[in-house]
Amino acid sequence: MPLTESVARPATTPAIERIGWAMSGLAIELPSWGFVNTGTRFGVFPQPGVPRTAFEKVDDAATVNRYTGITGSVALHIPWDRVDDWPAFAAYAAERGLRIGGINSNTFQDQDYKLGSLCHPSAAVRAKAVRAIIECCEIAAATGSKVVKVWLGDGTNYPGQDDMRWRRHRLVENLREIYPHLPADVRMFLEYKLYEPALYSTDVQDWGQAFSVCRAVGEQATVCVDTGHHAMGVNIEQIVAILLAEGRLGGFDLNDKKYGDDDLMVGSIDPYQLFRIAHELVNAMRDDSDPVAQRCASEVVYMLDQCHNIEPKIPALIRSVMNLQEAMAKALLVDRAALLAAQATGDVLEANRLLADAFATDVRPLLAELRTARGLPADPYRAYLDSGEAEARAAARAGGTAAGWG
Ligand code: PSV
Ligand code: MN
Repeated sequence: MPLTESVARPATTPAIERIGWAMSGLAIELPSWGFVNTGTRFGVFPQPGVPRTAFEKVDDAATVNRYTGITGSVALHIPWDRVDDWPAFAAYAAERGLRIGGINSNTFQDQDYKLGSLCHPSAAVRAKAVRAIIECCEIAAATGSKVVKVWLGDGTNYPGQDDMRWRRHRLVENLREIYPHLPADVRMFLEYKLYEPALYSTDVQDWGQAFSVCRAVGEQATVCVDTGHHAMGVNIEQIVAILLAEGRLGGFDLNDKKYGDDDLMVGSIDPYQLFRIAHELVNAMRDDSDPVAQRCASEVVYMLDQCHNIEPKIPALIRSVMNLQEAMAKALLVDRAALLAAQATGDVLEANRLLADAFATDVRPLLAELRTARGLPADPYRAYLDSGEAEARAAARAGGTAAGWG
């Protein structure tokens, strides 16, 4: 069944059928770096059983997929996940039921990048960063990945440190140089973040900058919305709506935040915000009168971008998958026909009630039923905890050096 049909069921259809897409259409991508030891600048608390190699990160992603059934791709971070033989690595993942997802470039850790990468004042450093991202395009070609994701740590720490206008010119010019190296079926995602590591100005600081740069670079360049990369109180769902209207929403780096770029589990702090974002996506998928947004919404990549500093990593990712599924299922329950009618007649309270009621619906029993019908555990989180796999993995991975951000 085409995606648009499967999300466009009328409100009279049984709820279990209306939310079916959250189980059979939704695909969530796992981050290889979500399985490794991370921390804050104040310290790292290593955990037992953490992967030591890129292959073991794939093993862990495959484990999450066995329990959830909807996480069939794993995103890589280069150079953290660099291996010698990319086709063999992709084959290793495929044997475990996984595709290689987005190839995330990393031009923020080398000493050379202290003053930036694509926006650096030195042409030599900019050229090095361009080469690093072109390598990601090559890795995408070699692994069958469909996305090269660019997030830059570029920016300045003090007023006057560099010329902000020229930094923007350098950014556009260098991305244009990289762009022709994208394979024909691979998209470039440009991810923004308001601050950090730069503390005064950030070169790709918000969706407007990312969007206008993408337009200057080419059709295959789209914006990545990391839900943790906004100032307090920003209306993220409206950003999503605008990018959908323009056909330039590439994907998400999903996580939740209370204060900064906290990288907490999806929906763990503000599940209503997650629902409101889900509503914009489902609403666009259902909107036959806006083909640009409809197509864009159907191609969105839902990646998790989390760090698990104190909590066990595999169950945390499973919880995020379940939280996103619940938000999507609730969005699928919104009675769109009634909502359009309320909006058209200016019935403010009824329009809001329709959303609020969908959000208040407990979809967990329905999702459990759908999972069982697909031969998956009704509660993947509990099933994983009860499986004994975590203990077995910790015993099997004793020794060696656990992976981190390096
Ligand atoms: C930057 O904070 C970011 O969100 C980018 O997506 C990086 O690739 C990722 O975090 C690293 O965890
Ligand atoms: Mn991110």
